[in-house]
This record gives sequence, structure tokens and C-alpha cells, in this order.
Amino acid sequence: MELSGIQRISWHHDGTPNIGVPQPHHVQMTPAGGPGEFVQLRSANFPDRYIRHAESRGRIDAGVNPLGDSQFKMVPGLADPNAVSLESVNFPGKFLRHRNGEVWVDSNYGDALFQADATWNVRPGLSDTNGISFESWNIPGNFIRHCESLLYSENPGGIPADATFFKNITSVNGGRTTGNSLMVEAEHYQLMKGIQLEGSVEGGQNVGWIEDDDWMVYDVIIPVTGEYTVEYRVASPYGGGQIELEKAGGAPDYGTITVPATGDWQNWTTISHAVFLNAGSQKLAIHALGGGYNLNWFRLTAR
Ligand SMILES: [Ca+2]
Ligand SMILES: [Ca+2]
Ligand SMILES: [Ca+2]
Repeated sequence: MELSGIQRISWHHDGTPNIGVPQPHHVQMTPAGGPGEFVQLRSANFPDRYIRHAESRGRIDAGVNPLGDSQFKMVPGLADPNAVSLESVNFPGKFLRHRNGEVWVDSNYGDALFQADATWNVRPGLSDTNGISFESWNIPGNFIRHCESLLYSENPGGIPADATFFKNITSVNGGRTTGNSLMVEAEHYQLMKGIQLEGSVEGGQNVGWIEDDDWMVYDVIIPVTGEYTVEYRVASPYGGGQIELEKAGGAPDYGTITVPATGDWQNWTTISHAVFLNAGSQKLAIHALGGGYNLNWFRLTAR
């Protein structure tokens, strides 16, 4: 039986006592986009690895499949709405929590200890303040950290990068994340006007039948306000079409790029431009100011 009203002693996962080390004064930081956003959390020192669950155990891994194992919804903390809890996207109702110093994804049955163990204060990253760290709400001084790919709740001591993570660009309906990039298949729109889908010689499907003023809308989460490179995989027999990247609804416009002639509807090339995007949930629209091209995918990369 665990008692929540007494000081809990915590231990490193290797059995040594966790006496903690002095931490710089932390300022409470609201995560960009606020509670309720979908996040992927990339390791600061293993940049191809993401926080994920596997058979309920918290880990960091590269190439997570299914992607949902590495996607979490950041919601108001179960024990404290000023903190956060991280809910599994593919196992709703399960949350990242610590128990016996380890981090697991467990079901919320509503008991106070679980809710406290699943609540984390978001702090500026311990090794890089562009990132974030998750400090245990009920055992201050302990942070979500990885060690030999497994997640623990403990003080990372001399390796603060083990407890530092970067929120990734992500999309509500999936998309493939690599490093600072998010690739979204054009056919995975949430809304559209006037387009149709067809098989692509590059595999999967592409959007076609794009004429003037057709558009598609995509839900994406932008982790940091700043400049992004947007690449578009396009094919166009004659060229001259125009892609306007805009907020769904028509404004503001983030940038416009002209589609070159590629010689045929399935001769593909990649074009790109730089746009400035604000952090948070975004409904991005690809608006054909001029049509006459096919679109296979687009990719956002933080600059
Ligand atoms: Ca059309
Ligand atoms: Ca517009
Ligand atoms: Ca595609």
C-alpha cells in the first residue's frame, strides 16, 4: 500500500538512492499550443528517437510503428490543471505515469495516487531551453528521463539531455515525422473542394483534378513559432499553376509558389518555399490560385 501523505523516498533504477541535485529555479511554462495538443516528443541527445509506449512500458525508439505509439495528447494535469498529463493517442484513457521510479502507460481508474503519478510540470529543457522537460508533480526533482532506451522518473543528474525533449511538428491524422520534418500525404486531407484522388507512380495516391480555386485542408501542430521550409511534390504537363499556402478559410496567406512544367501528370519534382508559421494547432490549406498540377505530398521542415 502506498501512502500519498508522506514524503516518498525515491531511488534510481539502478538501486542507488535519488537524493537529487540542486535545480535552477524553474518558471512555469505553458506548452506552445496549450493543453489538448497532439505531440511527439523527440529525445534531445538521440534525435531519431521518440517517447513511445511498448507493451505499456515507456521507452524511446526510432522508427516507431505504429506511429500512434509515439503520439500523445497533452491535456490539463489529472491532479493539477496548471500541469499536464500525457494521454496515449491510440489507447485513450491511458496516461504516462511513474510507478516505482519507472514510466508506464496505465489506465486512469480515477484514484488520487494514479492521477498524481500521471501529472507533470512542464519545464524549460534541462539541457536546452528550446526543449522541454517533464518534472514529476508529486516527486519534485524527478523528471522523465531515458536510460538504455527505457523511461524512468528520476533526477537525470549529470546527463540533463536524457530528460530533455523537443516537441515535433505533427499532424492530427498522422504523417511521417523524421528529425525536424513532417511529411503529409496530399490525399490525407481533412476537407477539400473540387479535387479527386488517383494512384501515383511513386506509390500510394496523389491529389489530381486541381483547377483554379480548388483547395485541401490539413490539421497540423506547429511546435515553435518561426520559419519553415515547405516542399511540395508536384507534377504538371504544362506548368503555370500556383500553390498558395494559407490558413483554412482563405487568410492569412503564408506564401505562394509557382508550379513548373514537368512534362506529364506523373513526372514528379519537388519545389519549395519558406513560410513563417505560429506555434500551435493550425488548419493549413493548400489553395490552388491556379490549377493544372497534381500533388503527391508536402513536407514541413523547421529552419
Ligand atoms: Ca477540380
Ligand atoms: Ca488566400
Ligand atoms: Ca501521396
